[in-house]
Amino acid sequence: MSNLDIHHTTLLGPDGHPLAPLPAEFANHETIRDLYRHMVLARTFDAKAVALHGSGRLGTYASLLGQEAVGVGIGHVMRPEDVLVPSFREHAAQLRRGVRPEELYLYWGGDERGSAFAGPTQDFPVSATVGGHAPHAAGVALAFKLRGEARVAVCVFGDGATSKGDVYEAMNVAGLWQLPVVFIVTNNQWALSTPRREQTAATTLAQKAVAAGFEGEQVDGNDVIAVAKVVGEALAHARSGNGPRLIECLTYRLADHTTVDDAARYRDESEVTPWWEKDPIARVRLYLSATAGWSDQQEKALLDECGTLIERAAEAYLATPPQGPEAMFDHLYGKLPADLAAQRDEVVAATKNRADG
Ligand SMILES: Cc1ncc(C[n+]2csc(CCOP(=O)(O)OP(=O)(O)O)c2C)c(N)n1
Ligand SMILES: [Mg+2]
Repeated sequence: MSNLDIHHTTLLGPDGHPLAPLPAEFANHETIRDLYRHMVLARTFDAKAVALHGSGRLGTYASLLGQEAVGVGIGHVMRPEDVLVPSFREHAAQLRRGVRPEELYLYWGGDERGSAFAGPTQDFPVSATVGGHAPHAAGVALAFKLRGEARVAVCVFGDGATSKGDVYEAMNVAGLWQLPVVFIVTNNQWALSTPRREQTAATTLAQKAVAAGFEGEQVDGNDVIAVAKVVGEALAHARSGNGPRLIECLTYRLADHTTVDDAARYRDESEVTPWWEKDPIARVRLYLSATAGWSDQQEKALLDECGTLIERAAEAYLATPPQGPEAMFDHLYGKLPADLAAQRDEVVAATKNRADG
């Protein structure tokens, strides 16, 4: 096989039928129910975030609708000691890793404490800079390698980010130094209003790894089992000292780019509809119904459980007293440089003056 023959994996078809025997670790219903639950939780979190924005109680928010399988698959196979270096649409992976939904609402509400989540403490905060976090992930992986730690950095970014120099630079050193990092491209077919076909002339995004000297492969990003399997293999490969991999997850952004975007202005609804037929959640529900007798009562109980959990998280977020505006200075440096310290003092004084009178 030449390097440019990119391998593609789908295990569970859109109709919920396995296309191949499921790997042993996914052949039990408990694991599949767990994956399903986390995808439903992520979608419930997402719908609430959009609603909170709509009622003016959350900042601009990037929806993950349709992309739940990517984040849940990644989170399922990462070990606690690995480090997630996420972009701004990876809430499902963050939730699956243990970041609390109220913490994520704080982040999207513009509160710095949302990036200082209680755990996993070494995971990175969201990178709003497209692709800017890829060199950080390579740096984390270099630290693991130098310390002889069997840990892996997992860097997730979009199709658009693969056109950025930062991403090429990170992949280059990762390949050269055989770093324990897995790059995951969430190819949701759009980079804001730029379609994939206008983004790059490369036949696949996975093949971008080849120039950096390591393997890239594609996976059905709407198939949580396939994502978990392929990412799990890449993690094992990197953890045992065999270097990086790139995985292109083929999926689709069913929502607007963010809550302040209107995708109808640049893409036709006829493109979106067929992707609903590939819904990552529906196919697992069909599979569970056919093979594990998943009932309407179980479905309703799960939706109720997730709904309650997310309502409580939203209440906790809304009940959190806001930070003072000086908080914007407090998470940038270990020791604030003198000029910024002076600006911080000014902000504190101005806020106090306004409060006094
Ligand atoms: C360096 C940089 N350039 C531009 C932007 C504005 N911007 C935000 S998201 C986005 C598109 C990103 O597309 P993609 O990487 O495919 O991720 P997706 O939004 O589809 O998840 C752009 C251009 C930014 N945040 N950072
Ligand atoms: Mg994209």
